[in-house]
Amino acid sequence: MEEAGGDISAPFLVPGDAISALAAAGEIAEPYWGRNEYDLRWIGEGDWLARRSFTLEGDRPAELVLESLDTLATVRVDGEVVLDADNAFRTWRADLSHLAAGEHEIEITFHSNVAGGAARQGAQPFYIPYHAGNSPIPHGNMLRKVQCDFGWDWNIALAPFGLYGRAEIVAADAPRIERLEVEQEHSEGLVTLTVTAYIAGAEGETCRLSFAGQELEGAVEGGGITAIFDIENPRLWWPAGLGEQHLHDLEVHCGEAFARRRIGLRQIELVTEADDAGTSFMLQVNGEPVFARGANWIPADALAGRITEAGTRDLLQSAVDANMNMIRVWGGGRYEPDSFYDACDELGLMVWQDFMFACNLYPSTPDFLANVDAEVREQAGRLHHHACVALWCGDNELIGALTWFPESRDNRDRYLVNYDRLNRTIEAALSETAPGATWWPSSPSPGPMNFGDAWHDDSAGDMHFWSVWHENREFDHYRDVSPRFCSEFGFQSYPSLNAIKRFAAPEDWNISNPIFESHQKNVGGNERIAATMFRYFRWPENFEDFVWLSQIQQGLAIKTAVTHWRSLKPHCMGTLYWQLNDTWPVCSWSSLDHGGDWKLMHHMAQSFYAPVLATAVPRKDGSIDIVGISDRLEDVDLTVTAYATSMDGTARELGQGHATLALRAEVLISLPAGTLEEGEVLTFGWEGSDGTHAGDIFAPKPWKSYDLPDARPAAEIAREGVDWLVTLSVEAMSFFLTAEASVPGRWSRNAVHLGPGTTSTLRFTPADPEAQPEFLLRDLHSATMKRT
Ligand code: BMA
Repeated sequence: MEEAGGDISAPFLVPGDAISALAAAGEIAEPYWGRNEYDLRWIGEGDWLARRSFTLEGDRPAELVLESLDTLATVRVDGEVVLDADNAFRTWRADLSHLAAGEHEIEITFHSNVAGGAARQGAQPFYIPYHAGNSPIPHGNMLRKVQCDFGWDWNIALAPFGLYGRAEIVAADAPRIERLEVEQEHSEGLVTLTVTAYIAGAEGETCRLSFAGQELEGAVEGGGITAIFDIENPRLWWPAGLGEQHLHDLEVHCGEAFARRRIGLRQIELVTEADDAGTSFMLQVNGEPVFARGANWIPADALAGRITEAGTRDLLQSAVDANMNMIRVWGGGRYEPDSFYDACDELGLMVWQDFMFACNLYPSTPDFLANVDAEVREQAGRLHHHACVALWCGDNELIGALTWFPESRDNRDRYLVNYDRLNRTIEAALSETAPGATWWPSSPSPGPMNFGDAWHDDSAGDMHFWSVWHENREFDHYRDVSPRFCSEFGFQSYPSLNAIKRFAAPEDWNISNPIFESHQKNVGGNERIAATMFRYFRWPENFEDFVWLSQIQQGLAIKTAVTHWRSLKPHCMGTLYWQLNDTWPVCSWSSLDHGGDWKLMHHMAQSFYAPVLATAVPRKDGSIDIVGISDRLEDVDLTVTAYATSMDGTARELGQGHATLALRAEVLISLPAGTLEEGEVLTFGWEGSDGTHAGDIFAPKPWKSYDLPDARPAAEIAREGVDWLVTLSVEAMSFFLTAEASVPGRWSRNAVHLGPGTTSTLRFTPADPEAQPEFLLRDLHSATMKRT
């Protein structure tokens, strides 16, 4: 690979991206370190060439297939143009049938996407605004390319490019299974699966389709063949926690062509029905209402060449381990590879799939719409059969974006029609490709043909509730809204120390060092984190304490939202917090560090997303209700016992409550205002007939108002195989007691509350089994109270 007209070159491995290739060859500095980002923006501003030779064998006509070619690219073979590509979300094919057997050379010109975006903007009939705050590199909205490649309020802006998928030469005259259309129809004790295989180059040939032990044969007619399978008393697919994720094999054999899919039999419906509060928004799986517990997914790395299947799987596993059953593939990223959806099928993670448009306005010129139409058909055709795919959504925040720019505010008619043309194109292409697919026009949206404010209207549709973070409201403001389904809400923290070590040297560890400002992409984000600490906590002693407290604070914010909205069940039927993962080490709303380690909020999510939960809900009159919630299909008997606990650990029992929980959340105990005395917090434990056994605390006042004791936390360390067992004990109440390891790895639990007389054992699995970690304890006292 070489710079066009320049003198830099590097080996370019496919699949891969050019920036990672340059870094691996030592031609540029590591992009994620320090403030290197700003010195590397030039890479995306120029053209680059990649070339290699290949040998064509035999005498069959050849065809070139390129997947995930990012984005504006011209492909030449032996100097002759065979392809001009302009959509990273489509597979490109070039006819090479004119080539004879022997040696040939292929060359890809990666045109600057930065320059190409600007040129396309200039050619628009009217200006199409983009969100400058999210995209320091302009005009990414002109290109069908990962939108956060141009930066985002959590992403590095490098406009990376490359070739990330299949790059193959195939026989052009071989039959090809272009796509499978799979539809399920569920009735009592029976599923009918209709499979249509669209096959090129096999007209009249006999094909064999098999599914769940049944086999059907037929001839290809009019480019396709349809088989209908009836499966009696089928084993169904369920989201995580509600049953098994059974997958049946579907195979299609057509001469040389072969395709295999794994199909989970399930029916997922979106129920939107008028009710007293507005309109419901509820997923129903196999006839059962399902509360969606989850988070938003962004690309697994800012540089596609650094994404691995194992790394992605690990992030998804962490989602399930934290009791999630749904993730939203957000519209500013990419349609993920097959292995991602295979993993979600296997793990029982429902997927809310956005089409890839986010926070900008987009063209509606015929050429742009034709490109989008082809993209939607390809992506819906590729993904719709997955059991995990629950819902398809037109875009992220495009309706809101109509209000963000002077051009669209001044001429809303024009930009709304422009938007609707795009949205209709997507909807039509989806419904023609995947007739049974559930469509939702936009996220957030109050509903079809409603272009209102789903950031503040909580009566219908999915909501993005950002007032606490972006409008600097108090955490309790989460309790002022009652969403039907909240598909975004978030609060930032600093990344963990092990992630910080990957971009800043210890001498730069200061919360407002410019390095930390460059690893904070939301204007004012670090100030918001610090200001919120002033609101709720005593000021942390040092940098490490600040980092730790930022994660506790983040966890408390999101816990407030999730527990409150779960307590409204079934009025509210889903919470997907922003955001699960990070694309690079950065201050952000994620609960997982870049690399997959759990931030403290992820540990807290594991608790607040438990399928059976009791939670404290403070009311405006000062009383506190403890509410029981169950997401199980069977009824659960839940008993909760509440105590008023002093800082030394002495507990006064306040009473017991009990309920049999079905769909509806129920109040288990009501504690009148004034139940807790000065210096006391509410502690409560619950037991469920399903085996649930857990506890929590609730501090009705900001933590800064409590004089926390020094609980003298102690740890006993033992080895078990590659794991380390850390057994914690304390002499008084210790809040958010955390064990930290000096090396990356996974904790079984963390940030626990502990009183005297009990112990808690945390398990640590280091990423490197050979590592010899050092452990350190931190709790709210050690991080925020002046040491004596
Ligand atoms: C949401 C998302 C993203 C963004 C996040 C945080 O609205 O859709 O665009 O990163 O807010 O600001």
